[in-house]
Amino acid sequence: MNKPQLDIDQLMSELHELAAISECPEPPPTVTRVVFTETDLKARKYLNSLYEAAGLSVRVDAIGNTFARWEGSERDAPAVGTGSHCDAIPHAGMYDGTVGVLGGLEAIRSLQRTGFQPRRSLEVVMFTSEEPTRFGVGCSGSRTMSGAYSPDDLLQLTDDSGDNYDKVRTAAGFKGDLSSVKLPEDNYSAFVELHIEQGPELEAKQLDIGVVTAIAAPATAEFIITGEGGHAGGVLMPVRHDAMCAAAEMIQAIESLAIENSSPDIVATVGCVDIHPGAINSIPSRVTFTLDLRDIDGPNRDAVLTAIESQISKIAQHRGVTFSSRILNADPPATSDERIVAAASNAVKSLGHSSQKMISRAYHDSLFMARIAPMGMIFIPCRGGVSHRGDEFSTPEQIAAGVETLALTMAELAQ
Ligand code: HGY
Ligand code: MN
Ligand code: MN
Ligand code: MN
Repeated sequence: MNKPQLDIDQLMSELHELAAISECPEPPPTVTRVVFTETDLKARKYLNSLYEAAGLSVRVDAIGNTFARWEGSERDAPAVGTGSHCDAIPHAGMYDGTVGVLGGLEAIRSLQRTGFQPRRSLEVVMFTSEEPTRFGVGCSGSRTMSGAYSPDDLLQLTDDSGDNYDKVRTAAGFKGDLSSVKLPEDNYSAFVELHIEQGPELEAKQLDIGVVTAIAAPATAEFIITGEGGHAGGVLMPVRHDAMCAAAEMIQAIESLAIENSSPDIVATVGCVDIHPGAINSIPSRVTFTLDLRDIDGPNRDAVLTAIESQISKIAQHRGVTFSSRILNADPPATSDERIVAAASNAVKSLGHSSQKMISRAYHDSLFMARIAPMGMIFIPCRGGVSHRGDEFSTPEQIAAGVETLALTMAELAQ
């Protein structure tokens, strides 16, 4: 197999061009690109123009998952898939997801340039809505593709304006029966995603590549704490039932339960807090906060979630407030396929890159693709492990190493 012929300058200019399609006030490389917004649609249009320029056939499904395909000699054989996402949380970086979509496209182009002719077709997927920003749950596209979500599950999702998924996707121009999104089990013979690590390990160990062996299990929940509220001057401290102080104690308890837990991989984050009525001189009567809880060990994550709920109940009782909770998702971890781990390790070796096997602490669409295809992931370092921030950064050399590793991995799997 010849060395893939990368055009890293072309790829970097495409990444920067995509980064400029953003709705946040800050200039690139800070990016905000929320699913089904005008900005998202502009980005999709740009990407589709690149797929077409590469001679790939493009299919868009009923919720915007986009498939760009390089036909193999055996057109009907299950394809080798790659891909990631291009939606970005508010004030994010320009590499999260996009390295896997544009890098996947460049991996295909780098093989085309060598004259390689795959037996199996190669397909780069752009998943709709990997980020939870708009609908509160991540990976709605790959969840539905893999059957983790039924069309009804999708219809339960609403955005901040109360519009449900179907209304929003239709307004964005995506049509078709939601049940057509589910892919058959043998749609792909392998699915490999290239992504920045979103953690500090590879950089700290000065390694070029991470070969992912498993993806941590993510869970998200929402808690609503209801107190009595009242006048900030008129209600004395001993008789208060302050929803904000109760929530603050609960959030502290969440942090302590995660820190004290025996698993080094358990992570807990309260990323969103909403205070009602949110007036400087009014005691909060209702506080809504979210919990993002992950561990590579699914049962341990569930045990910590139970401990959190019981601690919240104790604090509510002691403070004379009430609470309700809603689990938004509690997904199992996913394990990478041995054959893909071996193919990626072969690629790394033949390219002379340094690497390690590792777990993914971030979730990815691959977490769900693992339900309908043998899955693998390839990581590249990102500066300081930083992600979901405007200063997220990987060098062209790091990106090139990831793309050529992906190209050789796919070439081996496509034989
Ligand atoms: O949150 C995550 O792990 C992913 O980057 N959306
Ligand atoms: Mn992300
Ligand atoms: Mn991502
Ligand atoms: Mn992800």
